Amino acid sequence: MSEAPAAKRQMASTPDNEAPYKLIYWPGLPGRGEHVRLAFEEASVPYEDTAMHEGAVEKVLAQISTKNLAADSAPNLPPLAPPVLEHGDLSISQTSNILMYLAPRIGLAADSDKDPNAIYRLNALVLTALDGLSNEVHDAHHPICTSLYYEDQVPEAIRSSKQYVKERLPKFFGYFERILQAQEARNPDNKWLYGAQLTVADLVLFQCFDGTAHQFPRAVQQLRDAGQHARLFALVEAVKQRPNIAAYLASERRQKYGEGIYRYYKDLDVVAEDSVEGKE
Ligand SMILES: N[C@@H](CCC(=O)N[C@@H](CS)C(=O)NCC(=O)O)C(=O)O
Repeated sequence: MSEAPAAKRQMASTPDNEAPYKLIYWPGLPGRGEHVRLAFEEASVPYEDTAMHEGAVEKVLAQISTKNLAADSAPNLPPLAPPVLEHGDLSISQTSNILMYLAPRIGLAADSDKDPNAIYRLNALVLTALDGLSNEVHDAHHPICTSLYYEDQVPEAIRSSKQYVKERLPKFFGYFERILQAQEARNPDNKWLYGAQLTVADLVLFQCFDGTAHQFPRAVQQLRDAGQHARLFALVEAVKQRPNIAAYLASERRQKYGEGIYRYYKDLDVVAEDSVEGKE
Protein backbone atom coordinates (compact mmCIF):
# COMPACT_ATOMS: atom_id res chain seq x y z
CA MET A 1 0.00 0.00 0.00
CA SER A 2 1.54 3.34 -1.00
CA GLU A 3 1.98 6.05 1.63
CA ALA A 4 0.33 9.45 1.11
CA PRO A 5 2.94 12.18 0.59
CA ALA A 6 3.72 14.11 3.78
CA ALA A 7 2.24 17.36 2.42
CA LYS A 8 -1.05 15.64 1.65
CA ARG A 9 -1.18 13.98 5.08
CA GLN A 10 -0.59 17.38 6.66
CA MET A 11 -3.45 18.86 4.64
CA ALA A 12 -5.80 16.09 5.66
CA SER A 13 -5.20 16.65 9.36
CA THR A 14 -5.20 20.46 9.32
CA PRO A 15 -8.09 21.63 7.18
CA ASP A 16 -8.27 25.10 5.81
CA ASN A 17 -10.09 27.16 8.44
CA GLU A 18 -12.03 28.86 5.66
CA ALA A 19 -13.48 25.52 4.54
CA PRO A 20 -17.24 25.22 5.15
CA TYR A 21 -18.46 23.20 8.08
CA LYS A 22 -20.92 20.41 7.36
CA LEU A 23 -22.99 18.64 10.01
CA ILE A 24 -24.41 15.26 9.00
CA TYR A 25 -27.27 14.18 11.24
CA TRP A 26 -30.72 12.57 11.24
CA PRO A 27 -33.56 14.88 10.20
CA GLY A 28 -36.68 15.58 12.26
CA LEU A 29 -35.31 15.71 15.81
CA PRO A 30 -32.72 17.69 17.76
CA GLY A 31 -30.76 14.64 18.97
CA ARG A 32 -27.04 14.80 19.53
CA GLY A 33 -26.68 16.96 16.43
CA GLU A 34 -28.20 19.76 18.50
CA HIS A 35 -25.02 20.22 20.51
CA VAL A 36 -23.14 20.96 17.33
CA ARG A 37 -25.87 23.27 16.03
CA LEU A 38 -25.96 25.29 19.24
CA ALA A 39 -22.20 25.82 19.07
CA PHE A 40 -22.40 27.15 15.51
CA GLU A 41 -25.45 29.25 16.30
CA GLU A 42 -23.94 30.87 19.39
CA ALA A 43 -20.69 31.60 17.56
CA SER A 44 -22.56 32.86 14.49
CA VAL A 45 -20.50 30.57 12.28
CA PRO A 46 -22.17 29.41 9.04
CA TYR A 47 -22.65 25.67 8.67
CA GLU A 48 -24.43 23.32 6.39
CA ASP A 49 -26.91 21.09 8.23
CA THR A 50 -27.75 18.12 6.04
CA ALA A 51 -30.82 17.43 8.21
CA MET A 52 -32.44 20.51 6.67
CA HIS A 53 -32.17 19.31 3.10
CA GLU A 54 -33.70 16.64 0.91
CA GLY A 55 -31.93 13.31 1.08
CA ALA A 56 -30.96 13.84 4.73
CA VAL A 57 -31.62 10.25 5.77
CA GLU A 58 -29.65 8.89 2.81
CA LYS A 59 -26.69 11.08 3.78
CA VAL A 60 -26.60 9.52 7.25
CA LEU A 61 -27.16 6.02 5.90
CA ALA A 62 -24.25 6.41 3.49
CA GLN A 63 -22.01 7.26 6.44
CA ILE A 64 -23.09 4.43 8.73
CA SER A 65 -23.49 1.78 6.04
CA THR A 66 -21.55 -1.38 6.80
CA LYS A 67 -20.21 -0.97 3.25
CA ASN A 68 -18.66 2.43 4.04
CA LEU A 69 -14.91 1.96 4.42
CA ALA A 70 -14.21 5.70 3.92
CA ALA A 71 -11.79 4.59 1.23
CA ASP A 72 -11.86 7.97 -0.55
CA SER A 73 -11.12 9.99 2.55
CA ALA A 74 -8.36 8.11 4.42
CA PRO A 75 -7.06 8.61 7.06
CA ASN A 76 -10.63 9.45 8.11
CA LEU A 77 -12.59 6.54 9.55
CA PRO A 78 -16.18 5.53 8.91
CA PRO A 79 -18.46 6.50 11.83
CA LEU A 80 -20.63 4.08 13.79
CA ALA A 81 -23.33 6.71 14.27
CA PRO A 82 -24.02 10.41 13.68
CA PRO A 83 -23.38 13.27 14.36
CA VAL A 84 -20.54 13.57 11.86
CA LEU A 85 -18.66 16.80 11.20
CA GLU A 86 -16.91 17.46 7.92
CA HIS A 87 -14.44 20.34 7.64
CA GLY A 88 -12.15 20.44 4.65
CA ASP A 89 -10.58 17.00 4.37
CA LEU A 90 -11.47 16.11 7.93
CA SER A 91 -14.42 13.92 8.86
CA ILE A 92 -14.98 13.09 12.55
CA SER A 93 -17.70 11.58 14.69
CA GLN A 94 -18.59 11.43 18.42
CA THR A 95 -20.31 14.51 19.82
CA SER A 96 -17.74 15.52 22.41
CA ASN A 97 -14.92 14.93 19.95
CA ILE A 98 -16.60 17.20 17.40
CA LEU A 99 -17.13 19.88 20.04
CA MET A 100 -13.53 19.73 21.21
CA TYR A 101 -12.43 20.23 17.62
CA LEU A 102 -14.80 23.13 17.07
CA ALA A 103 -14.64 24.97 20.41
CA PRO A 104 -11.19 26.57 20.06
CA ARG A 105 -11.79 27.34 16.38
CA ILE A 106 -15.06 29.19 16.90
CA GLY A 107 -14.34 30.95 20.19
CA LEU A 108 -16.14 28.61 22.58
CA ALA A 109 -13.17 27.35 24.56
CA ALA A 110 -11.26 29.18 27.24
CA ASP A 111 -8.12 31.07 26.16
CA SER A 112 -5.84 28.22 25.10
CA ASP A 113 -2.66 30.35 25.32
CA LYS A 114 -3.26 31.19 28.97
CA ASP A 115 -4.84 27.87 29.87
CA PRO A 116 -3.62 25.10 27.55
CA ASN A 117 -5.30 22.34 29.60
CA ALA A 118 -8.71 24.01 29.58
CA ILE A 119 -9.88 21.87 26.68
CA TYR A 120 -9.56 18.69 28.77
CA ARG A 121 -11.53 20.24 31.62
CA LEU A 122 -14.21 21.36 29.20
CA ASN A 123 -14.32 17.90 27.70
CA ALA A 124 -14.79 16.38 31.16
CA LEU A 125 -17.79 18.68 31.71
CA VAL A 126 -19.23 17.87 28.29
CA LEU A 127 -18.81 14.12 28.77
CA THR A 128 -20.33 14.28 32.24
CA ALA A 129 -23.40 16.14 30.98
CA LEU A 130 -23.76 13.68 28.09
CA ASP A 131 -23.36 10.69 30.45
CA GLY A 132 -25.93 11.69 33.03
CA LEU A 133 -28.31 14.04 31.27
CA SER A 134 -28.39 12.51 27.81
CA ASN A 135 -27.30 8.85 27.66
CA GLU A 136 -28.90 7.91 30.99
CA VAL A 137 -32.05 9.85 30.18
CA HIS A 138 -32.33 7.93 26.93
CA ASP A 139 -31.73 4.66 28.73
CA ALA A 140 -34.53 5.47 31.18
CA HIS A 141 -37.07 4.95 28.36
CA HIS A 142 -35.04 2.14 26.77
CA PRO A 143 -33.61 0.26 29.76
CA ILE A 144 -33.56 -3.19 28.18
CA CYS A 145 -32.19 -2.40 24.74
CA THR A 146 -32.08 0.51 22.30
CA SER A 147 -33.07 -1.79 19.45
CA LEU A 148 -36.40 -2.79 21.07
CA TYR A 149 -39.50 -0.56 20.88
CA TYR A 150 -40.39 1.44 23.98
CA GLU A 151 -43.69 -0.44 24.03
CA ASP A 152 -41.74 -3.68 24.53
CA GLN A 153 -40.12 -2.42 27.74
CA VAL A 154 -42.71 -0.21 29.47
CA PRO A 155 -42.67 -1.74 33.00
CA GLU A 156 -38.86 -1.68 33.02
CA ALA A 157 -38.88 1.91 31.69
CA ILE A 158 -41.21 3.01 34.49
CA ARG A 159 -38.97 1.39 37.08
CA SER A 160 -35.85 2.79 35.50
CA SER A 161 -37.33 6.31 35.30
CA LYS A 162 -38.34 6.29 38.96
CA GLN A 163 -34.85 5.26 39.93
CA TYR A 164 -33.35 7.87 37.62
CA VAL A 165 -35.33 10.83 38.98
CA LYS A 166 -34.77 9.71 42.54
CA GLU A 167 -31.03 9.14 42.45
CA ARG A 168 -29.31 10.08 39.21
CA LEU A 169 -31.01 13.35 38.28
CA PRO A 170 -30.29 15.06 41.64
CA LYS A 171 -26.76 13.69 41.55
CA PHE A 172 -25.99 15.23 38.14
CA PHE A 173 -27.79 18.51 38.87
CA GLY A 174 -25.91 18.62 42.18
CA TYR A 175 -22.61 18.05 40.42
CA PHE A 176 -23.08 20.96 38.02
CA GLU A 177 -24.31 23.16 40.86
CA ARG A 178 -21.10 22.32 42.72
CA ILE A 179 -19.00 23.25 39.68
CA LEU A 180 -20.78 26.62 39.48
CA GLN A 181 -20.35 27.13 43.20
CA ALA A 182 -16.62 26.43 42.87
CA GLN A 183 -16.35 28.93 40.02
CA GLU A 184 -18.19 31.59 42.00
CA ALA A 185 -15.93 31.03 45.03
CA ARG A 186 -12.92 31.67 42.79
CA ASN A 187 -14.35 34.85 41.34
CA PRO A 188 -17.90 36.29 41.62
CA ASP A 189 -17.76 37.11 37.88
CA ASN A 190 -17.52 33.40 37.07
CA LYS A 191 -21.13 32.62 36.23
CA TRP A 192 -20.33 29.93 33.68
CA LEU A 193 -19.08 26.37 34.16
CA TYR A 194 -15.56 27.33 33.26
CA GLY A 195 -14.85 30.88 34.34
CA ALA A 196 -16.28 34.18 33.19
CA GLN A 197 -16.72 33.26 29.52
CA LEU A 198 -19.39 31.02 28.05
CA THR A 199 -17.95 27.84 26.58
CA VAL A 200 -19.19 24.84 24.71
CA ALA A 201 -19.74 23.10 28.07
CA ASP A 202 -22.45 25.62 29.00
CA LEU A 203 -24.24 25.02 25.71
CA VAL A 204 -24.11 21.25 26.17
CA LEU A 205 -25.44 21.54 29.71
CA PHE A 206 -28.25 23.80 28.49
CA GLN A 207 -29.31 21.31 25.81
CA CYS A 208 -29.02 18.33 28.16
CA PHE A 209 -31.11 20.17 30.75
CA ASP A 210 -33.72 21.18 28.19
CA GLY A 211 -34.15 17.63 26.91
CA THR A 212 -34.23 16.16 30.41
CA ALA A 213 -36.89 18.71 31.42
CA HIS A 214 -38.90 17.66 28.35
CA GLN A 215 -38.83 14.01 29.42
CA PHE A 216 -39.22 14.52 33.17
CA PRO A 217 -41.07 17.85 33.59
CA ARG A 218 -42.50 17.05 37.03
CA ALA A 219 -39.20 15.89 38.49
CA VAL A 220 -37.32 18.90 37.11
CA GLN A 221 -40.01 21.29 38.38
CA GLN A 222 -39.74 19.68 41.79
CA LEU A 223 -35.99 20.27 41.85
CA ARG A 224 -36.51 23.85 40.72
CA ASP A 225 -39.04 24.42 43.52
CA ALA A 226 -36.68 22.90 46.08
CA GLY A 227 -34.21 25.72 45.28
CA GLN A 228 -31.10 23.62 45.75
CA HIS A 229 -29.71 24.09 42.25
CA ALA A 230 -30.29 27.80 41.78
CA ARG A 231 -27.02 28.39 39.91
CA LEU A 232 -27.76 25.62 37.43
CA PHE A 233 -31.27 26.95 36.71
CA ALA A 234 -29.83 30.46 36.34
CA LEU A 235 -27.22 29.20 33.86
CA VAL A 236 -29.91 27.56 31.74
CA GLU A 237 -31.87 30.84 31.63
CA ALA A 238 -28.71 32.80 30.83
CA VAL A 239 -27.93 30.50 27.86
CA LYS A 240 -31.53 30.80 26.65
CA GLN A 241 -31.24 34.58 26.69
CA ARG A 242 -28.04 34.82 24.67
CA PRO A 243 -29.20 36.78 21.60
CA ASN A 244 -28.02 34.20 19.04
CA ILE A 245 -29.42 31.29 21.04
CA ALA A 246 -32.76 33.07 21.61
CA ALA A 247 -33.04 33.76 17.87
CA TYR A 248 -32.17 30.16 17.05
CA LEU A 249 -34.65 28.71 19.56
CA ALA A 250 -37.40 30.84 18.02
CA SER A 251 -36.47 29.78 14.48
CA GLU A 252 -37.62 26.83 12.41
CA ARG A 253 -34.13 25.41 12.61
CA ARG A 254 -34.84 24.40 16.22
CA GLN A 255 -36.63 21.09 15.82
CA LYS A 256 -39.16 19.62 18.20
CA TYR A 257 -38.44 16.66 20.45
CA GLY A 258 -39.99 13.48 19.09
CA GLU A 259 -38.87 9.88 19.08
CA GLY A 260 -35.26 10.67 19.81
CA ILE A 261 -33.09 10.75 22.92
CA TYR A 262 -35.58 12.82 24.90
CA ARG A 263 -39.19 11.60 24.83
CA TYR A 264 -42.29 12.55 26.75
CA TYR A 265 -44.30 9.55 27.94
CA LYS A 266 -46.94 10.25 30.57
CA ASP A 267 -46.13 6.97 32.33
CA LEU A 268 -42.52 8.06 32.75
CA ASP A 269 -43.29 11.58 33.99
CA VAL A 270 -42.48 10.53 37.55
CA VAL A 271 -41.14 12.23 40.68
CA ALA A 272 -38.74 11.10 43.37
CA GLU A 273 -41.51 10.18 45.82
CA ASP A 274 -43.09 7.64 43.46
CA SER A 275 -42.29 4.27 44.91
CA VAL A 276 -39.66 2.54 42.81
CA GLU A 277 -41.30 -0.86 43.05
CA GLY A 278 -44.90 0.41 42.94
CA LYS A 279 -47.18 0.21 39.92
CA GLU A 280 -48.94 3.58 40.19
N1 LIG B 1 -21.46 8.52 21.70
C1 LIG B 1 -21.96 8.87 20.41
C2 LIG B 1 -23.36 8.32 20.27
C3 LIG B 1 -23.87 8.45 18.85
C4 LIG B 1 -25.30 7.98 18.73
O1 LIG B 1 -25.77 7.12 19.50
N2 LIG B 1 -26.00 8.50 17.74
C5 LIG B 1 -27.40 8.16 17.56
C6 LIG B 1 -28.19 9.34 17.09
S1 LIG B 1 -28.16 10.62 18.32
C7 LIG B 1 -27.53 7.04 16.56
O2 LIG B 1 -27.89 7.25 15.40
N3 LIG B 1 -27.24 5.84 17.04
C8 LIG B 1 -27.35 4.64 16.27
C9 LIG B 1 -26.84 3.46 17.05
O3 LIG B 1 -26.33 3.66 18.16
O4 LIG B 1 -26.98 2.36 16.54
C10 LIG B 1 -21.94 10.41 20.27
O5 LIG B 1 -21.97 11.12 21.28
O6 LIG B 1 -21.88 10.91 19.14
